[in-house]
Amino acid sequence: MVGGVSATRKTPAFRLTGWGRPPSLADVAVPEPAGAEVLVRVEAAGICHSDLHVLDAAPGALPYRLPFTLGHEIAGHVAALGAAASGVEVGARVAVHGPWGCGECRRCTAGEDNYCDRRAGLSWSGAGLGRDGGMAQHVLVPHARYLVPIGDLDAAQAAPLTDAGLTPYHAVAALKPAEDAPVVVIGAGGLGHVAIQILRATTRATVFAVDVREEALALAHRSGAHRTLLSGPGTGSVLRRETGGADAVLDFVGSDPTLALGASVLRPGGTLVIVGSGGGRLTIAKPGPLPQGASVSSPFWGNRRELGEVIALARAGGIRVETELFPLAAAGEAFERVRAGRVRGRAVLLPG
Ligand code: FEH
Ligand code: ZN
Ligand code: ZN
Repeated sequence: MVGGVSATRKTPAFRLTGWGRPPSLADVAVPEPAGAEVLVRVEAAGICHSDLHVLDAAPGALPYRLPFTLGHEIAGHVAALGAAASGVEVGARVAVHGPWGCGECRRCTAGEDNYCDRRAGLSWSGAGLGRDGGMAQHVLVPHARYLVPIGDLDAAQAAPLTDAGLTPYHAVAALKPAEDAPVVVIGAGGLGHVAIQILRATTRATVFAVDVREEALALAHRSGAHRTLLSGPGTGSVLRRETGGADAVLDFVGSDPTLALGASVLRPGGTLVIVGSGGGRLTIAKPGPLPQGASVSSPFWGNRRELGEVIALARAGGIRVETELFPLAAAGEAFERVRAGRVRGRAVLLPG
């Protein structure tokens, strides 16, 4: 079998075909794996707010070549192997590590494609991000090293965990807060509510959650936040009083006001972690809005080892993503609901 596409079989995919043009369903030929490639039969694909950033990008803003199938949160089972594929069997249930890099640099060969050294020269960011992704019945994965076994974990959980779980897990893993250390989570939506669960499952921190939506704070409470605060003019002073200064702030919004709030409640030597892609700005200066000794980080996605740890944590019942399920055929409606903020937790497409 020579890699390429099958001559006959066509199955549905949700594809971006033009910048500024809404994505649409199309029947595409089922790809045939070649070399080290692995064909995965998709069981679930999550919708991420970054997908909206891709749809809204101006021509030339992203290096991606059109058209491609969307979807970078993918889980399913192995359907076929290229002649040189190894380390995985047909039928194995898997989650896909989505940030595909160059595949050759020291970061990529270590499973850290999220920090590929050659990222600036690539015309893709990963599955569904310039390369055909998982909002389809099939996805072609470049190498078995991008596949993480999920055992009997529900694919509609495993798929969103590859980003909505992995991204906060990677952010939290760098913190190592002491017992009872106050950690503030700003934004308790798709990623924030999972971050709260990860903090409770992997640290002894005291978790404060801030959001502008009552329903998000209810989700934060259900996820294990010790304290929830509806964001308003006095939030900073309340947080400073109740925390005595936060050891860390995880900002899952990343807007001007949330970055300013985060900087204002940090203790000296604390860490501000910018996860949300809100494009907000914060002046880094001495003197400036940050306390003495503060650190700022902007982590991106997570590595393959961490994805294995996230899946293991979910299989042990330590984390669970709030989801709303849609058939692939309703992908357009699902995207509209995500954009309107009318999905509780993560929207997940089921290709069926
Ligand atoms: C993916 C691609 C580009 C920017 C941000 C993202 C995130 O959704 C990954 O977690
Ligand atoms: Zn994403
Ligand atoms: Zn690389």
